[in-house]
Amino acid sequence: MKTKSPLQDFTYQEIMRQQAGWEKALDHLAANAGELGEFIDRFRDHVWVFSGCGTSYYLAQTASFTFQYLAGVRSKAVPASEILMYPEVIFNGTEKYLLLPISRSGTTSEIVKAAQIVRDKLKISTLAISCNPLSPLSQESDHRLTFPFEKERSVVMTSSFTTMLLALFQLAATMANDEKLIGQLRQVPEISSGILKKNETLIRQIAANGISKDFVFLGQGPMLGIANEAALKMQEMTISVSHGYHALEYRHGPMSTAAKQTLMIILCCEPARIYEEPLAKDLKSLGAKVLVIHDGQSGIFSRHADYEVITGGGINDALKPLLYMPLLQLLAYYHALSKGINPDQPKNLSQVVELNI
Ligand code: F1P
Repeated sequence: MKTKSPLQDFTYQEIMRQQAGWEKALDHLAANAGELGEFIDRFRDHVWVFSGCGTSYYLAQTASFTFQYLAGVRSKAVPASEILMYPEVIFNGTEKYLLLPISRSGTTSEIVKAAQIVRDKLKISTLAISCNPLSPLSQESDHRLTFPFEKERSVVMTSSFTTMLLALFQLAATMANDEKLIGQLRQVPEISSGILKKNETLIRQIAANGISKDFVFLGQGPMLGIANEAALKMQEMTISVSHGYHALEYRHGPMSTAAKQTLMIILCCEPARIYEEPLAKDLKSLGAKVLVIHDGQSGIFSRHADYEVITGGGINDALKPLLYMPLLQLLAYYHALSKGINPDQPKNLSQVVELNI
């Protein structure tokens, strides 16, 4: 049988080329630093509400955490549908708010309508985060964060997720006025490329180990949105049972579903170090396979993990989602191939959900 080369897949190409796109996005954002600074000064004391659907909602979760963590901004993340149904709960009138609607396409019905309601009825300012600056969402917003982006052909979001996240990290680091962090962000594309190249064979082996059929992604703080997004990637690309949780929440019930065919993926962050090592040990004792992704400074996992990816030290926890996410996208991609599924044609999905609302 003739096997398809990965190079023929849009999904593969888009995963592998993303770091080159980040470089261009960072150049553009650096050239517009003055404008970003003015925006930040105007909205620093507002509550920042990040929103989106699907992948863009999980992006909102990590972004919301990061703005609080790095810049002390009060923030929250909500799916766009919650704004449609409970606007008065999310924007309760006691605070000044900024809405950040996030969408690759800028045409997803729920987020476009949510942004319209917030801007027109609630008179709250909006800052659109989209890969398409000409989309209705971007055009109708009061403000937009723009960056160059090579359009994705894949249905599932890969480079769009990380590039929008990168742009938000740049904004958060600027807001924190943290030159060291801005310097680290500039190094992230090269570091991420290196990690991806070094670990591609291992990731392909894990994805096709013939044992792991269900997937659990565990992460705290900045990693929760990444865990949820990785679980979604696995569902979309491979039609597998897959979930994301706060790492320690997994002990409180979901653990009952762990089995030999479960692959547990622990996405480490610094403060969780003392908890994640015993977690890996306990998960391993349940018979599950365990993959730990960490920076090499956060504990000794080799005794408890079947697989380990070490990303290297010196990068702030807040930026690690950009190091971890491409690996997780690749894991889903190779698992799809191992099941004979074409990741370019996910079941029941389209690039954009358009509703008559
Ligand atoms: C959001 C989204 C995707 C998902 C799907 C449909 O799109 O939910 O996350 O993969 O196929 O659309 P967008 O609003 O970011 O364009």
